[in-house]
Amino acid sequence: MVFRKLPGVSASGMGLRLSQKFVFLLFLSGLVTLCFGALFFLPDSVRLKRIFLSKTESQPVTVGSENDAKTDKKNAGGETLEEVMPSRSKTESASKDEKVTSSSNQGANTDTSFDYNKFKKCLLKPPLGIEHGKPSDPQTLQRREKVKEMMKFAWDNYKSFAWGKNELRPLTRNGHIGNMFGGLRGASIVDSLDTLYIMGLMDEYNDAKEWVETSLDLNSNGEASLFEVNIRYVGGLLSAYYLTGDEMFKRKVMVLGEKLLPAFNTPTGIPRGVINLGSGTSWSWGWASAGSSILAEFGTLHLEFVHLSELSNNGIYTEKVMNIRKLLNKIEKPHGLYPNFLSPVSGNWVQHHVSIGGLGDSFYEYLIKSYLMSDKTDEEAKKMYYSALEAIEANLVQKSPGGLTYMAEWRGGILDHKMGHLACFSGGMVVIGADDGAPEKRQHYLDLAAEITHTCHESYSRSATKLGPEAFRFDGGAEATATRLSDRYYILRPEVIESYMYMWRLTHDPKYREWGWEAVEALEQHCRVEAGFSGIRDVYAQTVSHDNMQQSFFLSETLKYLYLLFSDDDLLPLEDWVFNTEAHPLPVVRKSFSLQKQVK
Ligand code: DMJ
Repeated sequence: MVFRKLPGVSASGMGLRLSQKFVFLLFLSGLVTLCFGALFFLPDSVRLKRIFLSKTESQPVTVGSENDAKTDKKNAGGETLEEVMPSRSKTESASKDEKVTSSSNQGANTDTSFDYNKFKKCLLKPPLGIEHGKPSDPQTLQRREKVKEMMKFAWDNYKSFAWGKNELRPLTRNGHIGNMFGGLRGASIVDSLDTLYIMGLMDEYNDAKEWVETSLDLNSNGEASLFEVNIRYVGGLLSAYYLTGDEMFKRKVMVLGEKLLPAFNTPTGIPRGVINLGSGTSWSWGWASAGSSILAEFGTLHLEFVHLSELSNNGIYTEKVMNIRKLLNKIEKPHGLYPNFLSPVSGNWVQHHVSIGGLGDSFYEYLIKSYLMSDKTDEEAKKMYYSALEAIEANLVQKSPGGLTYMAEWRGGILDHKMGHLACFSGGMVVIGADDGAPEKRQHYLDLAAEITHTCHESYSRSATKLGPEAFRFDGGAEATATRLSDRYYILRPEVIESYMYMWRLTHDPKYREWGWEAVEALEQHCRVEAGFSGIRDVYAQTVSHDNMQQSFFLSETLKYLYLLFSDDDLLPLEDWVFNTEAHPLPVVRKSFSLQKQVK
């Protein structure tokens, strides 16, 4: 190489310049290499990474756990996962992320890019199993048929006497509207859609669907319970959409979801319990102390709201529930426990009452289910759940003199030795979380779940009707028995049967099916009346008195859990589906499919 001498520059000076340039260039190229290298360590959601790296590098194809991805290469549709992964262009991904991050500045529902077919192919198994979960053994099949007949009976009577109203009054043969749903109608229809569908009651399902399409009026202007509308209507419509792919359900649920958002306009973002669906004004329940919000209400929105974000590709719903989560995670907790009342203004606890039954229950349920529904990525929910369970075990779980394990209530440090029927869901909750806790605790959780479920079964078998009371006590002599007149009623609640279903799925101990069948017989004998099913006023009375109400959760939960109990496990497999607190199945959000940022 020939170097021409530059005027005024000595040979040695030129050599120096050249070597400086060389060092500078070397430094520059090192810097560029470092920058590209660093891209590999950035989270997937960082846009630069997607601009510079190919799609497959930035979004590895994994469905379920690592093992699933390795061993379960074929999915529900028989195609390889690589074939069915949704393909998104780089620019598409980038613009969607912009929507997620700027979600608060726009209308709630702006994007309809959710691809149902691709979602369905990301399920590990067909939702309805190979043969709709038909059990091979004839006795179980017969029992399942009986439950289906009960559903048809409940539905037919609702249809004949209360069509379009919220619930059936089976004795007076008319409809009940109530004041929980803000003027929305047809609660029993929306709550029944998925039950009818999984049972294969297709004429009934089609009637229900047609009613939702033509008559479910979302422009109501009444006072609604945010919690009840969310678990029954939002949950019911979401499940109907995910199971059937009918876009009408998605359209409806997005409109409804948006109407719930103003309830979060409080100083802390903790929603108030009641909302006017027309004006968006919200307030607290009059009976809740000092204008507080209820743990089981604002803590039972997470599953549905994450799915509203999934379907709309708008992160605002997830933001709202993550804000609740953040506050609950940060706030000081007495003995690690979560009291039932919190001020939406100050963000402080209002009273120190703790319960796994009413007012607290489904908050705990939604922690473990949020973790499971996030494809086990939501580590924060996992941590909060297991710490809460530890605190519950340390402070609330008791053993009676007669050897029954129960969950007492806690009032500022004083135990009330009472367990509500509602708290009986906890057998199911503990068993679905048994596998993901510390490995050395797995057996302990299985035992705890079995003991609680056993206690709840005792509360049924110790009554004359073989149905369980609303609350039972352990401090008045007879254990697992209601001592107060006002606790003796049974309103067709599902929680005990819900625990039987989960215990059956996870242990296959036949006693849970036997206990479920005892409940079917008791329901038939004491709750079935000429025009539907009714709750009863006293489970200890030989001659029952009916309360004249066929609750919508009887169709949504009680009968669905019984049907699943007598079905094979491949009907709504737990690897793919998480049930909301009203028993509406919602799919696990696969890391590889979601357009939303993964929960960290
Ligand atoms: C249902 O609406 C839900 O399960 C809720 O979480 C609690 N109570 C009823 C059924 O008992």
